Amino acid sequence: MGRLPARLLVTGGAGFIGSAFTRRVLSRHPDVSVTVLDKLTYAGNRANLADVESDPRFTFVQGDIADAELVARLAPDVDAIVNFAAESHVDRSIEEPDAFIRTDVYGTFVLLEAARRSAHQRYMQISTDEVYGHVPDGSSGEGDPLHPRSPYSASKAGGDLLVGAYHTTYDVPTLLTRASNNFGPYQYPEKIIPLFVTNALDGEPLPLYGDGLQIRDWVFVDDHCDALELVLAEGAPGRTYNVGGGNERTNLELTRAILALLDRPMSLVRSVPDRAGHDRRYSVDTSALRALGWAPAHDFDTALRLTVDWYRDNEPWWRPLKSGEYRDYYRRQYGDRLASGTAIE
Ligand code: NAD
Ligand code: TDX
Repeated sequence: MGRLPARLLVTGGAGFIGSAFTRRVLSRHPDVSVTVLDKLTYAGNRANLADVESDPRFTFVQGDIADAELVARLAPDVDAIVNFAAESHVDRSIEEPDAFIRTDVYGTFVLLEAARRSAHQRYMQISTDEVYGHVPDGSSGEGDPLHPRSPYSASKAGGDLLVGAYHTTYDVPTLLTRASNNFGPYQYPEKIIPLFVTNALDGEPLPLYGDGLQIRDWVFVDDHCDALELVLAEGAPGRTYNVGGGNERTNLELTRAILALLDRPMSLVRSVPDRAGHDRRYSVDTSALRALGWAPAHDFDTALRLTVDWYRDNEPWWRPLKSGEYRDYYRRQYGDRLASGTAIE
């Protein structure tokens, strides 16, 4: 693999994927330093970075990517920005879109401006397959039109379009990746896998939206980070790379697999009123990434088992996250739904 830029600004590095990327880069590249800029929203967690806190090549700055003054102070001391910072949960975007526009659109603009002014070697934006919208059949190619349908995916698409514009207009050496659903350790327990695993461990109901036949393509977080490392080192400026594990599963199949691994009954599952505007299926064509030499190293069943085991063994990590603000969120999101939910067999 080619060399990474020596000094990285990793935004959103205290979240699920950004922390996995930071841990990985510092352990594999002795000549690379990482400054994490993270606002520490409800989803940001310093505990995710415990493994690297004492590394002299690691610096943590608490702050907002939409704070242009702060970003302008940090940018001249790095060679590249890798932007993971985002509001990332679709259900929260339906409830309260404001922060999504501020961070995912305006925050991306602030970072791109800094990359332009500092003449960075690379600007890499971490995006999502959700920008393509519902895909009834086949798979989305990078050149396909964007049809985002939730405030989350629309704000991510806004960021993507700015990335393209900064490459075309100012020749900023941008890279854009669009990944499918990630899973693995350290994922905030609002997303379906950690939510269902931790609820099942507690004997709480699992709120499955609608008929549960929606399809997501699952990629293990380490395989995603592997792809990001490769794209950062060898991707062609201006290009977009889809990232997907090739593991399409209905939510119902996924739920059955989780319960089987935990030896818990299907009677825990409740079919609850569906997410508004719920996309039925995403699927990405990953041939551009595979042409760079990437292939997922983890098969789905093994990685799901590893993930379920991690949550079972790391209750001190997730238990505190499911208190406080989370309880209010859970009540707002699921209280009425669970009251009208029905059993699934
Ligand atoms: P996450 O919610 O776990 O973490 C997001 C991080 O960004 C948190 O640490 C949070 O504190 C930080 N943050 C939020 N707003 C900020 C701001 N204004 N300034 C600085 N920091 C801020 O998200 P994740 O699942 O790790 O996703 C990371 C990125 O990958 C996001 O851009 C997301 O859109 C994208 N993505 C996620 C998935 C997935 O399945 N999780 C799939 C494809 C793409
Ligand atoms: O309680 C639930 N019940 C349920 O049936 C939750 C939280 C989800 N679901 C369904 C909705 C989706 O079809 O499970 C599927 C996955 O839902 P999420 O975990 O919320 O992820 P999703 O909406 O697919 O988006 C995720 O993948 C793409 C990430 O949150 C995004 O950041 C990423 O871009």
